Amino acid sequence: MLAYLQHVARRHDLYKDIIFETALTGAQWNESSSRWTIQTSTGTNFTTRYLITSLGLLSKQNFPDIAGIDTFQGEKYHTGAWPVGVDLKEKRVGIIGNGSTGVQVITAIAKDVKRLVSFQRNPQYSVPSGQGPVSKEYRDHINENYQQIWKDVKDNSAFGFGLKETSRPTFSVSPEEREEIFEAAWKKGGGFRFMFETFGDISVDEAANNEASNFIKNKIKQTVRDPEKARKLLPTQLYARRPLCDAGYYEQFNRENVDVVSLHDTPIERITPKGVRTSDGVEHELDVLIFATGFDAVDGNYTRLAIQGIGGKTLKDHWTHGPTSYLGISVPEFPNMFMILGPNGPFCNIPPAIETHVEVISDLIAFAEQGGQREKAVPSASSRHDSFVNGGTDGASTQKPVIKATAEAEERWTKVCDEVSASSLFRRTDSWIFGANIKGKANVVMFYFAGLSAYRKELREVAADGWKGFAIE
Ligand code: NA7
Repeated sequence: MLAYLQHVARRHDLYKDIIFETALTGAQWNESSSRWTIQTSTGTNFTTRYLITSLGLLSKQNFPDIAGIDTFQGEKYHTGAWPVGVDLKEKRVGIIGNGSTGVQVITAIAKDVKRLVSFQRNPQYSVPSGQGPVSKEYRDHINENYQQIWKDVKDNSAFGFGLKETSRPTFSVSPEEREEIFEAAWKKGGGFRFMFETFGDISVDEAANNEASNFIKNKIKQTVRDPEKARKLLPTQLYARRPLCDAGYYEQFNRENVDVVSLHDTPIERITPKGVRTSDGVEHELDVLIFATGFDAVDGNYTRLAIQGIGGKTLKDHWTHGPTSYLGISVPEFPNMFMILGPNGPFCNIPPAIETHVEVISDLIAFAEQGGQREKAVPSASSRHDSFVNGGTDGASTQKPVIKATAEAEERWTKVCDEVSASSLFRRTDSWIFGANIKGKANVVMFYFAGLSAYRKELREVAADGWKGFAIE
């Protein structure tokens, strides 16, 4: 993935527009000049007309609140900041967390380590990922249909993964046929595929959800030979979190060197200098402790920074009851600031969501820069890059345009997101998707659940209506 990103940056000549090793440390909206003043970790300040943030939806690492966490003497890693060159060979490794990251890490390292213990709070449902070499036929198919595939991803699907989501109800087919459909999806692989290409009601109807979860539970029982390990790995909740997939997760527990500790049976009492002590008095001695404990998702990277809008108000102040926005991109009282993947953006595959936000933010700025007339040409943003470094201005004397989402628009959008998510079983299952993984965090809607194409349709309607919900001066 890193090689791919580097390739894209080279191919599109992006390096000249990127300043590395520089963190945003604060930003303030200046009302008299209608500019953002931006501070960075290197001491370089910027003054800009627009502030576009892409601080990361899943980026601020979450460390669990476990006693003694700082006392561990071995190596300690969070999966969200994995250093290059970690060697786990022949080591005793403990891992806390078995979400999509934990499942992948366990699968990847089990064969190399001396001993692996998964400290597992809630067992999860995972299906095969179906990953493998890409055939020439598949590659040709992608290359020949590239434009259409992207069009379908963005404008004809809910989750934007290039799969064919179905509306077929679970109980519209016989039990035998249902089994066959699940089995075919299991063989093909893919978490979202299993949840959304088999039947259309798994995430909204509890009885349908049970059918899918029972199928997966049977697979777990068939795969894991040790009945005690299998018992611990069997999920007890609804199948209603981010659907996981793996390249042989459950199989790893058939290895002698791999074990699972159920934290429901024996909670962690504390982390000690030597390892992890559980409530049964066992001290699990470890050389390495891995935290696959996820992220303070969506707003976590925004609220830890002082991003100050009108009157010095921070986003944290604005979001005391949970993160909100208009369309996932704009917050009232934070003029000319636009978020890529802000709260209440679409719940879907992330790259097309990012592209959608880049497109809509660019269009909105272009519209405002042209004084509200769509036809005129837009100056290239990159042509101004050098002129605003170190407190200079972007050269333009005008204070306009100033683009603000209205408070009513934000309120309406939040209500829409809330209503759309109300019927989802995801809402009844604790996870980062509704902020439930972070102690003290408001448990509120943080995504637009009607899907990517419905979201893009909303955006088109907003634009066609003269960017309804935005005040542009
Ligand atoms: P997730 O999905 O938030 O998973 C975090 C895991 O860490 C999950 O198994 C949690 O258990 C576990 N966890 C968190 N805190 C604790 C404590 N205190 N004790 C024990 N276990 C704990 O993060 P991921 O990195 O796997 O994935 C995040 C997203 O990134 C993913 O959805 C993809 O979209 C990409 P729990 O289930 O809450 O009991």
